[in-house]
Amino acid sequence: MSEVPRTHPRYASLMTREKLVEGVGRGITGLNGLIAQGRGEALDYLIGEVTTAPAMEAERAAAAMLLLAEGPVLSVNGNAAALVPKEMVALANKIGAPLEVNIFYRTEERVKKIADLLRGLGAGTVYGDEPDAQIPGLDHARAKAARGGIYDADVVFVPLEDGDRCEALVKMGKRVITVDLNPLSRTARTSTVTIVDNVVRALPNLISLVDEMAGQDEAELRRLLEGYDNRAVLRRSVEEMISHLTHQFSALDG
Ligand code: PTJ
Repeated sequence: MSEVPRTHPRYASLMTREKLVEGVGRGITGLNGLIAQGRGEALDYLIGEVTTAPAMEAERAAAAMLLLAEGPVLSVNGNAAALVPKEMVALANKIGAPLEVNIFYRTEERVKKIADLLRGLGAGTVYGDEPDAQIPGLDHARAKAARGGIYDADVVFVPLEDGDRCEALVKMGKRVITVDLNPLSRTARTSTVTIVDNVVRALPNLISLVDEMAGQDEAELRRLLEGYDNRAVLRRSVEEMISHLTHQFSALDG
């Protein structure tokens, strides 16, 4: 990694970039992952680079959904593998869920590297390198999935997912939780729970929430989910962006 001085005002953001560049160097992250991160950074700037109230509400709903799920699976792509590999493994282990490497720009070599990385970090079951099923409605490479993993899951946690695949998973009857800084993307609008937050903040938040909520009874978790409205949360996320921009805009006069 290149030297980033800790005193730099954008230290956290620069370190995130470094992790992705390193991910590309290690053959874990695709080159397109850098472009996706750039788009993410711009959108993160619009929400003030903080977890907003609607994002926190979505994270709470996601934690409840994961705790109530019968067969949850956590999907890992090249960006998640570079930015939050330990957190993905920790969350999977906490809820007793398998992980599945599920990448958009698929090469078998990259799938294997990500699976090995997760196993090396203490993951239990990792699917993805020996797919034996197809998600209906997608072309061959993008349809690959594993029985026992995403193919059979009732709840799939899939940060930074592509819109087509998200739709295909929902069509299979799965509940989909995603993390996407774009509240207007097709993935954001299609998912059951959309967390409009940076994945580097969302994962630690989810781990704390799962710890905190694991003691709650099922009826309480179900009530929380019944009261959750993803469309309303997306609208509030857009409002957060407008309000932050308006505030920044007024500051130009000061
Ligand atoms: O490793 P692969 O081959 O599976 O590829 C992964 C990427 C992310 C490159 C691939 O899935 C892709 O192209 O994704 P998209 O369609 O660009 O969508 C990524 C979405 O995630 C966009 O809406 C971005 O704004 C958002 N995003 C990018 N970085 C972050 C993010 N959301 C949360 N946290 C981020 N750090």
